[in-house]
Amino acid sequence: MILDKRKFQLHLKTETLGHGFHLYERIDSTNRLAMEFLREGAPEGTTILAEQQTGGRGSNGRQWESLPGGLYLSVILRPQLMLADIFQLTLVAAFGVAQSLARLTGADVRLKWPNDLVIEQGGRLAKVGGILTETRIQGDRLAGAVVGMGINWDNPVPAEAARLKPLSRRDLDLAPVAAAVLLGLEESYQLWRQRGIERIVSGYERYLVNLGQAVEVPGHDGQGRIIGIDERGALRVLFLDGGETLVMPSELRLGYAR
Ligand code: BT5
Repeated sequence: MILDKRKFQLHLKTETLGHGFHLYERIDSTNRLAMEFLREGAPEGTTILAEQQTGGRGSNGRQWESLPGGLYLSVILRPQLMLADIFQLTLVAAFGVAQSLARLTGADVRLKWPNDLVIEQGGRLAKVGGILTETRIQGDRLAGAVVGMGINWDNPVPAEAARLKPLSRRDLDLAPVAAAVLLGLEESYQLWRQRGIERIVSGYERYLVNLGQAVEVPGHDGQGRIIGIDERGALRVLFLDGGETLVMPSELRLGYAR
């Protein structure tokens, strides 16, 4: 196995996340399996790891290329959360994972709105990871969620994407990387529960590459500038006339040019 179970356990510094974990050499999607475990009642923190995915999921039906050498993991969370605020979990994960990977590797890992981990390379942004949150809803409440994280470490990646291992100041294999990602998620999740979404928003904005970027928003005249995100993960865009608008992830896709 590329991911050493014992080594992973030795590196794991979390209180809850990753303590119950299932490691697979090859499965279709860690998110799909985690959703199944969620339905069956698996507790918060249950983690599914795979060395390779044959049907890795991106958002909106897109695919996540998941060849060996990368990190593919999904974590079950059971937060108290209103349905309208579900996107907060993606912000929590994005901030936590960007921060922990930057700390671990020394690489300048940043966030591209809404759910991409990127680095700047050759004057453009290259995607090094992505986050996909899926939820289970019962009636009008959230029964649980799965946060899936894919990190390009040492795997072959699509054109214009990048891997983190060559950028890391430390020579690491997947075990400490997996442990660090879980710790980053847990720290951010605890911060969110104790201090609320405001702290996550400001943390997320510290890593956001899109701040100050000029954008055109469908239905609005002229260019606006990105000034941050709101508590539901919408992009805040300010126009020259002083008007501000909120843009949901489904309404706009930002490019990779700098
Ligand atoms: C994402 O979607 O970025 C979320 C990716 C989440 C993957 C993890 S892996 C563990 C867990 N189990 C799963 O089944 N999924 C999660 P999105 O923003 O929609 O980006 C998808 C797009 O990124 C694709 O359409 C490609 O253009 C590009 N892409 C695909 N594979 C990539 C890779 N390995 N590296 C960089 N870009 C990739």
